[in-house]
Parts: sequence; C-alpha cells; structure tokens
Amino acid sequence: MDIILANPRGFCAGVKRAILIVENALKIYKKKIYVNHEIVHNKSIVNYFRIKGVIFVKKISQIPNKSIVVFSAHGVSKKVEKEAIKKKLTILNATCPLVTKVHREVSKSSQKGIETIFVGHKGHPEVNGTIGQYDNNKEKIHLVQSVKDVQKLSIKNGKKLNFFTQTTLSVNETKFIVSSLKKKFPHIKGPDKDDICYATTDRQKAVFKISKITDMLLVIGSKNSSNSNRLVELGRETGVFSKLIDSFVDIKKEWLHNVKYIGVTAGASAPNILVIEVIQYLKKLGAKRLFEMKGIADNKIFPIPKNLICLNR
Ligand code: 0CJ
Ligand code: F3S
Repeated sequence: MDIILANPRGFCAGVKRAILIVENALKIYKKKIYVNHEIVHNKSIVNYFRIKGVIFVKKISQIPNKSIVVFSAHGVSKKVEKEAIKKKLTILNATCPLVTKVHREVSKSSQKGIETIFVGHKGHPEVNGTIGQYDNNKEKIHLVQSVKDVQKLSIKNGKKLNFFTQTTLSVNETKFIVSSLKKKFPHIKGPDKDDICYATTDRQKAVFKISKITDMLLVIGSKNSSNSNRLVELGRETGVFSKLIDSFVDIKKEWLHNVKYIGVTAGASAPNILVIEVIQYLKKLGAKRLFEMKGIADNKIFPIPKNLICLNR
C-alpha cells in the first residue's frame, strides 16, 4: 500500500486566525477565557484549549458578567452579540472574515427589508449566526437546504429577492440549489456563484483529484465539522470508499484489505499533527511510499486584531 496526501488539506486561514486569537488571549489576559461554542469543530483543538484552562460555553448566560469571551470561527447572531454587550463582556471576535463578509450582506438586506434566502444546514452555528444578522423581520429570511426546499418556497415579491450561502457547503450540490433558485426567481440577486469559501472549494477540488487515483480515502476531521463531512461525501460520490476519522485511533485494519493507494486529507479545522500520526500508523501497518498530490498549499493568512498581537510572551 502507498499513501497519497491531498493538497491543500488541513488548517485554513480562518481557523489559524481563530486559534491564534485564543492562544494570544491566554497570554495577554491573566483572567479566565470563555469561548462561545467550540472555537473550531475539532475535538483535539478543543481538548488542547480545555487543558490550558479555556472554558467552552453553549450560551452567553453561562458566562459571568465582565468576563472575556471569544466568539468562535463560525460567528454569532446579532442577538448573541447584544447579550454579550449587556453582560459587559470583553468580546474577542474570532469569526472568520469570510463569514463576517456574508454577515454584512445579510444585515444590509435586512436593513433594506429585502426578502432573503439563505442556503445552509439547519442548526449549524454559522447558519444560526448568519440568519441572525437579519433582525428586521424574521419572516423575511428563509433557510433552504435542498432543491426540494426551493420548490416548496413561497415568496411575497420575487422581483426583490436576495440569496446568500453558508461558506462550507458542497460546491456541486450548491450549484444545483442556486440554479434552481435562479430558475424559480429570475430576478434574484446574490453573490456571483455562492459564498462558499476558498478553503472549502480548494479542499473539495483536491479530493476530487485524489479520488481518481486512490481506492480508499481517509478524511481527518470531527463529526460536527461541516467542511470535513463534505469531503467524505465527495469521496463517496466519486465511488471511493471514504471514512471520516478524528485520529489514527479510529482506523480499522479491515478497511485496508486490498487497498493499494490510500488517500489522506484533512478538513479545514484538523491540525497537521493528526495527519502525521495517521501516516506513521499506516506505515506501521505496512504502507510503503508516501506521495503528495500537486496543488497549491494553503498559505493564506488573515490578520488578527491589533490588540491581540503579542510579541515575546
Ligand atoms: O464555519 C466556518 C467559518 C468554518 C470553520 C472551520 O471549520 P469547522 O470544522 O470548525 O467548521 P464547519 O463545521 O463550518 O466546517
Ligand atoms: Fe473561513 Fe472557510 Fe476556513 S469560511 S474558517 S476560510 S473554512
């Protein structure tokens, strides 16, 4: 068996930024750091910060007044932000700038009172946060998850209508949803294609490429990571036996019977150490050579707020 690594894989600029914000907050403030939701959807990252004393909460009401709170990479609604302000919390906002961009657009739509359609997965924190930017009249924002949902939609005025999307969706599936929106509502306005981010798009392209030459795909990522799940789905759609694993510990030896080329990738929230451990484990099980697919590594950097830059600490 040989191992082939997808390229790009692993941390994106938004995740690196969110992690650095928490790291630096721990160094700068000598107080407890609370994080609203998991900073990113990765078990090992959350455990790493828990060990360092970070407290993860599901609701702002769980945080004592005047504490420090970090908003996760997925972003929060206006209501959650207001709650934090009311409690006089110091807010460190780790929302990915690409999510913030969508927030601004939805918020503008809300201010103008334009009925808006949001394509995303119900219950995902990014979706809650983005839909929660529409605070004018909740009945004017509609969540759609599929082409079927588009068919069922009833809109008051199709001539004034906007759409936006979650950043970590399947590029292929979203194409169908957006084109069905455009077909049903020819006057609808939105981003050129969708709001899927560069990191999601590039990691999906890499999986598509690698699936042509591998007979199994391992995607390193946690169960609640949307972008990681989309990679596994894509692997399966292209006919490759694909599994989502948190770490090498989840690998079952029976998966590897008759596998000649095993593809390995990692979601945008999975640290590189997990990839290294998977490679070491596969080598222990007899993997011979290690190849890396050609592709553009993700070297993008999103700057952190100036007050969180810390040197020599
Ligand atoms: O929503 C985002 C801004 C992506 C954050 C990075 O990935 P992850 O796994 O924490 O979150 P998703 O579930 O959204 O992929
Ligand atoms: Fe941002 Fe996309 Fe990463 S929205 S956090 S760059 S997966």
